[in-house]
Amino acid sequence: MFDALSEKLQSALSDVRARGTLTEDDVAKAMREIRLALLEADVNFKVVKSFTQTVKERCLGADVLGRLNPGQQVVKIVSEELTALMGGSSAGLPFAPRPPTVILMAGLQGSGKTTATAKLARHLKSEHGSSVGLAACDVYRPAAVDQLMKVGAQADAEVYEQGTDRDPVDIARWALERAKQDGKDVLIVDTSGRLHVDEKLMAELVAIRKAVRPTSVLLVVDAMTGQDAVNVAEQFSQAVAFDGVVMSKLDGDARGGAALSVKAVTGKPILFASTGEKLDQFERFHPDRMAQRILGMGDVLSFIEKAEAQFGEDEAKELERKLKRNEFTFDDFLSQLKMMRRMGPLQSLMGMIPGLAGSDLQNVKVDEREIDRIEAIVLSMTALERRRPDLIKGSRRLRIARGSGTSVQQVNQLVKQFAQMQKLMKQMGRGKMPDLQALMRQGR
Ligand SMILES: Nc1nc2c(ncn2[C@@H]2O[C@H](COP(=O)(O)OP(=O)(O)O)[C@@H](O)[C@H]2O)c(=O)[nH]1
Ligand SMILES: [Mg+2]
Repeated sequence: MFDALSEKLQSALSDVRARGTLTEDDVAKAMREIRLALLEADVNFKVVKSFTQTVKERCLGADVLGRLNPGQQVVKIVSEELTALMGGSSAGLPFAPRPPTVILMAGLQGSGKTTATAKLARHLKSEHGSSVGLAACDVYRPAAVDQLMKVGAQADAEVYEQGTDRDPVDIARWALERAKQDGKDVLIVDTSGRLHVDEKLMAELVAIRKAVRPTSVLLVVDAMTGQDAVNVAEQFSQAVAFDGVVMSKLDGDARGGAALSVKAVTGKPILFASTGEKLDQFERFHPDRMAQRILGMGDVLSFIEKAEAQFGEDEAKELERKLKRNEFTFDDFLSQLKMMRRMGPLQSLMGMIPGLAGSDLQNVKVDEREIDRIEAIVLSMTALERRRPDLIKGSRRLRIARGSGTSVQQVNQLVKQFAQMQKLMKQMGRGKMPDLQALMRQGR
C-alpha cells in the first residue's frame, strides 16, 4: 500500500532527518522533493500546492531551524500535515437513536460496493455486536443478488432480496420494513452502479435515499483509479451528498493519490479502508496512523489493535510493553509467531511493524514453512537459552539443530536474525524515531 509514495517521501526527508542543523535551502529542497513525490503519487495538484505551502511555512515559521534536531521537527510537521490532509482525527460511523441504523452504499460499478457491504456488516457485528441486514438493490446485473447472498452469508448477515424484477426503490423500502420487524440493529443498502456517473444512477440513488432516509451515505471509491476516483467522488458529492468514503482496493494502490486527495477535494473523510478481497481485509481508517505508516514510522497502534482482536487485551498490552521496553526474548518471539499466524497472512502485517517498513527485512518473503522451522528451533532451546540468546554457541547450537531437525547453519541464521530484530527494537526505544511516541499519545 502506497509503497512508491512512501519510498519517495522517506527519501525526500532522509536528508533533513540526518542533519544536525538545517538551512532555509535544505527545507526548500526537501519541499521540492515532497512536491514531486506527491504529484507522482497522483495527488490532486491543488492539494499538493497547499500542502507543501503549509508545511514550508510551518517549517520556517516555528523556530525549527535553530532547534536541536530540526530534521525530526520537519518530519513531525510533515506527519501532522499528512494526517490533517487525510481528515485529522479518525471519524466513526454514527448509529441512529432508534434502530435500525440505515447505511446507503453508493459508487460506480466495480468500485467494491457489494464487497464493502459485506465487510462492513462483518465489521459491525464483530466490533459492536450488531445484527445486520443487507438490502439487495442492485437489480441490473443478474449476478449481483447472488453475489450479495454469497458474501452476506459469509458475513453472517441476513440478505433481503426480491430478485431482479422489482424496482430497487421498492426493494429498499420493503427491506427496511423487514429489518424493523426482525429487530436488526443495522440495515446496509447495496445499490447498483454504472461505469460512469450519469443522471439515471443519481436519480435512483436520490429516490432510494428518500425512501429509506439513511443515517449515513457511504461512497465506495476505488483507490486504484487515482485521480479519476477523486473526480467521481466530487461528482457524487454534487448530486448525492455523502457522509464518508470507503476507500477500496488500497492493497493494489502503490501511489496513494486518491486517499490523499479525497478529503481535501470533497470535504468528506475516509471512514474505512478495504485492503483485499477477503472479508476481514477491512479496517477503520485512521489518518494519523496512515501518515505514520507512509513516513515509515510503522503503525504500532493498528498492529496492537489487530493483536487485541485476536488475543485478550492483556496479552496485547504485555506485547506493547515489551516492544517499548525492549525486553524481548525468544519466548516472546515464539508467542508472537503464533499470534501472527492467527492474525492472518504474515506479509500484510510486516508493513505495520515499526522499524521494518522500508528496511530489508520488509522485503523478505514470508514462507509459512520457514515459520514452522523457526518454531521448531525455538522450541528446541532451553528456557535459559530463550532468555539469553547470546549463550547459544558451539555445542548448544548443535543440540538445538538436532532437536529441531535443522542444521547448525539454520540455527546460526535465526540467532543472528533475532539479534538484528532486538537491535531494531532497541533503536526505537532509544529514540531513533523519537516523535513516534509523542505522535502515538496524540493519536489516542
Ligand atoms: N484487491 C481488492 N479487490 C477488491 C477489493 N474490494 C473489492 N474487490 C474486488 O473488486 C471487484 C468488484 O467488487 P464488487 O464489490 O463486486 O463491486 P461493486 O460492483 O461496486 O459491487 C470484485 O472482484 C472484488 O472482489 C479490495 O479491497 N481489494
Ligand atoms: Mg455490486
